Amino acid sequence: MPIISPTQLRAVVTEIVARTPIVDIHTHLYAPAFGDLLLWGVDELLTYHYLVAEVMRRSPIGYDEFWALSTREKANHIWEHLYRQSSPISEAARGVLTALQAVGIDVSSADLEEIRQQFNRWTVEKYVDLVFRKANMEYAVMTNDPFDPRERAVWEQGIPADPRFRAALRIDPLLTDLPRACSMLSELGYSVSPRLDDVACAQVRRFLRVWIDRMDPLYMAVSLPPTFRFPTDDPVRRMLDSCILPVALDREIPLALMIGVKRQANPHLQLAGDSVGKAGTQAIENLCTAYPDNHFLVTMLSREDQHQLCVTARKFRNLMPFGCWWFLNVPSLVREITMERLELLGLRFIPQHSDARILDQLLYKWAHSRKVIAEILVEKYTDLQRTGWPITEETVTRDVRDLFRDNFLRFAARL
Ligand code: RAT
Ligand code: ZN
Repeated sequence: MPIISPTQLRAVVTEIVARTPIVDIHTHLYAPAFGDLLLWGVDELLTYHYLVAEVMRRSPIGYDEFWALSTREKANHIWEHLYRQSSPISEAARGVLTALQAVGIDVSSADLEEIRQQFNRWTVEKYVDLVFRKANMEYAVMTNDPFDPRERAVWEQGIPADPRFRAALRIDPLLTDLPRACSMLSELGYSVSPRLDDVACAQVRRFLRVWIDRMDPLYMAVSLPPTFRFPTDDPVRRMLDSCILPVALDREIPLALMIGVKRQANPHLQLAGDSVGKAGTQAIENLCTAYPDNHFLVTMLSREDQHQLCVTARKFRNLMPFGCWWFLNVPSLVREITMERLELLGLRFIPQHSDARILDQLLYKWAHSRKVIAEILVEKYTDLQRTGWPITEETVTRDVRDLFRDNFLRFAARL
């Protein structure tokens, strides 16, 4: 393979970053077989909870009045206040325009009705194909919650495998709301007392195994508050020690910990009402030490935790940092965090996930991240070239593939 010259470097790296397919390890998307659970189209894009939070800062509408509107009316309201009365510069607002442009929709008239009409030409199936092709995605990992009755019904009736969507078993109530988890488990035929005695732990393990067999998840996942600690004297420790981690080890699936979310800081905002808090990495360090054979995928929500997470990952090979999550998924912070990770961990981390809730968001979240990642790689390869180190198309292709796909698959024992 010929060595890339300094003058060609930017073009070659940008092209390789664009052409490498993505395995998106955390989304809230669903395969079309899940029916209405798969959200797509301009009204869903505009009513994304990130934009709901933003419109509430600009328009005088009351919370109740806003929530009483239909999706279409909410979209009209957001369009009026965030697009017509102001320039849509925030990451979430700009993202809608990137997504529309990617599927060939002309936004120059700024006319929402006209944009809506342009969606009439697609069926959901056609649109999924188009989005996956344009975003250059290999597959998206869903967030699959066996405690959600709508979703559970789909799994129980059986769905055809769809290679574009893979499962992740989401288990938040087991760790964040044990009394509720126990009552839901009892309704599902697993009698579990909140004391988590040996019988109860066996039932939780059985529940997890049943759902792992049903979903074939790439990992189990939980999102946790900044106050998460391990070990503790409460049943959370037993849930991890005696239920979740033994099953994860036995089935060779990682546990993803998403740490730092303060749920419902403003409940009036509903899904948009969650906030962030600093957590520190002591609990992760303790888990990685106590369970060296378990694999932990970790993302943290606060900017202040990012450096410590990198240092902790240097100490534990069973820890894989992933993604610039939620409020961190803005170009300035993706740049800072990805640079920090490259400098402290080399190429062994997972730089990004989309967290897309609406199919079309794959288009902007990945286009924006790809741009930042390509720029950073150009800077780093330029520094290497200056030492005389040879950079070839083959080495760049391998490195980008590691970042976008193989680091995850290797860590999840799927490669
Ligand atoms: O990013 C989001 O959309 C959040 O609302 C959450 O879903 C978060 O990513 C989570 O998975 O808990
Ligand atoms: Zn999420």
